[in-house]
Amino acid sequence: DRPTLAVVGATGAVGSVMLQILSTRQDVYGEIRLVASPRSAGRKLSVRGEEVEVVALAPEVFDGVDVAMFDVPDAVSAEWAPVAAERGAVVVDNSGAFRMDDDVPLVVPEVNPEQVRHRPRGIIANPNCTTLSMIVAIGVLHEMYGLSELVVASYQAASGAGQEGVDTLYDQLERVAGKRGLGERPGDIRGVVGGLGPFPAPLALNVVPWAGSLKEDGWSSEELKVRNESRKILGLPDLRVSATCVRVPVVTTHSLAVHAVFDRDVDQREAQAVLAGAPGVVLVDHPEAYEFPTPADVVGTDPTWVGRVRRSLDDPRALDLFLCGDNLRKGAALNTAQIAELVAAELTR
Ligand code: 2RA
Repeated sequence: DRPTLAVVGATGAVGSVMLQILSTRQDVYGEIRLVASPRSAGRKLSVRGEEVEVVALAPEVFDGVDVAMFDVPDAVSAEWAPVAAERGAVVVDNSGAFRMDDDVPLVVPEVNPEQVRHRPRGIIANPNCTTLSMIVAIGVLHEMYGLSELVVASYQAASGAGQEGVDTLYDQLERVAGKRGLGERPGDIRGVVGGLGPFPAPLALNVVPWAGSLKEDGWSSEELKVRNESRKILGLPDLRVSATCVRVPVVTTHSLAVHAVFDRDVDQREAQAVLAGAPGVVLVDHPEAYEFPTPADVVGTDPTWVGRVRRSLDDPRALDLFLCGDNLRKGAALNTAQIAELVAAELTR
């Protein structure tokens, strides 16, 4: 029998992408149950070409469920993932609630698929979208050269902040549209964009050096996630990581500029060849023809796109590169679906 799947948070920004992804995989699951907050219960959503009614989150919805995907706020996962696990489901959770717990594996199927089996609590965590947008490519380079340090600047899309982030960006863009001269004086953009939504400054015609919440000594939660999650996924607890996370007026697809330092000397052509041949990675690196990944070209696709691969001019052990990944697909729904498929394969064996 094919396993029964529950999708918790089916009506959110990531949930909608999840239903699209599930619809491209007809033969993995038997029943698919869609679960959301009581507010969304009763809505009908399409998955695998069928209309399925959304049910309200309650302990009984997990009865008979083999795999439960969660894409809900941290507090909701913290409360409900253990309930689903107690009722026998293997939980794949995309919140930050369990990622750094020692007894919860943090899995990227291209990098550490074997970790899926070490799940004493019946919970497997999916990494944050910013980490996920680079880690497949970085994992490949680590295997080749041995990673010792990452210096990262992110260029994060509005949809990382959910549907509210997307709506806020579109509203602001409408308000600035056609206003020539805007952006020439301090504060003039702030004066016209209206509400800031989830962002601490205007996002239209701007960049905002902030994502997440404030942690110690001026670091943002997002920057600490890039550091802690990269260390855990790669199995490098002492990896040196410095990240600066920045929001840009892009709807979907996170980008990152990465300076990666390795244990041994790197070679530009060799690194390009290894990236080009890696599953889940696409190399687009022809600067002479202005060919490199950009969010506008990458959005809606599954792989991690890499370009601008250069050996550092001042350190023969370092590479500089630019990466793009759709933060709702590989950055969230796709990686969750890939983990769930590893579990489903194990359960149907
Ligand atoms: C963001 N990484 O882009 C977050 C979402 N999980 O805001």
